[in-house]
Amino acid sequence: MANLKFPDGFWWGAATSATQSEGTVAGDGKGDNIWDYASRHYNNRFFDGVTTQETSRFYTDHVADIDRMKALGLNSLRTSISWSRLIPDASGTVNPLAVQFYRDVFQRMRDAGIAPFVNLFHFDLPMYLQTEGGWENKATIDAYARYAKTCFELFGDLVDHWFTFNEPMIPAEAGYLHDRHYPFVVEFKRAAQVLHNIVVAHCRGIEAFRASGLTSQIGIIMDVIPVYPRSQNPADLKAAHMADLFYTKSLNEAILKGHYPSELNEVLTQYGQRPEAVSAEELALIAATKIDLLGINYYRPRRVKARESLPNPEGVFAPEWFFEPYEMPGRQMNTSRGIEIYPEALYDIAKMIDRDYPGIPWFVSENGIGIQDEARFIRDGMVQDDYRIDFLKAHLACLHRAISEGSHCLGYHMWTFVDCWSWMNAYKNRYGFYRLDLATGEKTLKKSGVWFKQLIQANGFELTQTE
Ligand code: BGP
Repeated sequence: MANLKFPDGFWWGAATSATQSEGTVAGDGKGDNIWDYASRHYNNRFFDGVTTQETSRFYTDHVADIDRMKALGLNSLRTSISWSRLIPDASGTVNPLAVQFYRDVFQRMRDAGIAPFVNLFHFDLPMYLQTEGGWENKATIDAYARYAKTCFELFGDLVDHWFTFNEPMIPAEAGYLHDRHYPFVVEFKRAAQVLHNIVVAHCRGIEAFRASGLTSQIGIIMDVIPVYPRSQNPADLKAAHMADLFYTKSLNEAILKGHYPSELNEVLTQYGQRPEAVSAEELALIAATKIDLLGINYYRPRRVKARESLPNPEGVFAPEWFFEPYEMPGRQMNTSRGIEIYPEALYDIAKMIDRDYPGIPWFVSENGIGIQDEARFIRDGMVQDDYRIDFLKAHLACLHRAISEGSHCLGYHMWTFVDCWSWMNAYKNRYGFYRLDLATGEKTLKKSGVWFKQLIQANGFELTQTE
């Protein structure tokens, strides 16, 4: 039996986002974002056709939800501001109801001892900007900088931890290369331009923050999918190197080291895939931008092997030209989501940060397990989600090992607090400490919520030899 204690003041909390939790009500003044639009107009792409309207009702239920957070003992929670709620149309006018709502949320959280961690952008671009070209249009960067400045002015007194973006790779990758998110484009060069413009927007957000005079902290939240090669064969190692270069280093190096990897520039030049609109001024801004805090979202590893066939040179250029997914025999799977469960990666991520970006304060900003049909685990009115407790224990044990070896990890936020709506999967996979009954709106604590509360109270947990 080992008693795993975490550092004093460790952030124990959960994460969610505006579009996934708030929902909308008539008269709230919210404008459409790409998810409101896509879940109506491409409804068949969303599990059971559930739209953003029907999310977990945080907009109307936030007082009770903050009581629920308090009941769990969370000392911090990350959510985001919905840009299209705050600034509903192209005129740029601020929606007073949104200001009232977010100020009330952040104040109530503070009063309950829950530090609001506030993110400015979680995949949800206002539709009026998307119709003008979205993140491909440099005007969106200017609009983002104005929006960020507005948020700092309106809510700066209530928020101690700000984030510019959640998973900045996703709008580029899922929206412009892999056909998962609106606008469903499949074109590498456009994806690369979107990614670059988002990196610049991040820098402009930090610039606006520094100019605001606020003394709180600002950072960014990135998803890291650690890459593991099938074998030590040089071709497999090269495949892993390329997967890491495209999907992790491209962004990490730009944000944390101030420049894109030169090897990536060379590969993109060779294949004629470099984004065209990249100015010397933007590159200088990237080089000059520093963050205070890094959030890491971790869900799964990426196992790869050398390709077994040549890519079609006339096909769509993609990072997958350089590697193939590897299905390792015996891997532990979350079959609901079709992804591998590999807690050890959290230790590897901590080591990667220590090695490649030493000194940066960081925390686990998302980690979690989405399970389909959780109602089948209800006994005596409670979801008996022992699998989630096992998941937590396994991941926290790896994180604890890294911390005890000196990693500067400040906290752990679970995805998520109440079951919430998800991009494309809607309410298929449930992640929350509280179960949401979609039909009645009822929210009930799961067994994992009880366990998490005890974990927070003890600032640690006991791990038996067999776990
Ligand atoms: C992360 C996102 C979250 C959340 C989570 C769960 O990448 O930041 O918004 O959705 O993944 O994934 P999914 O909703 O696809 O099951």
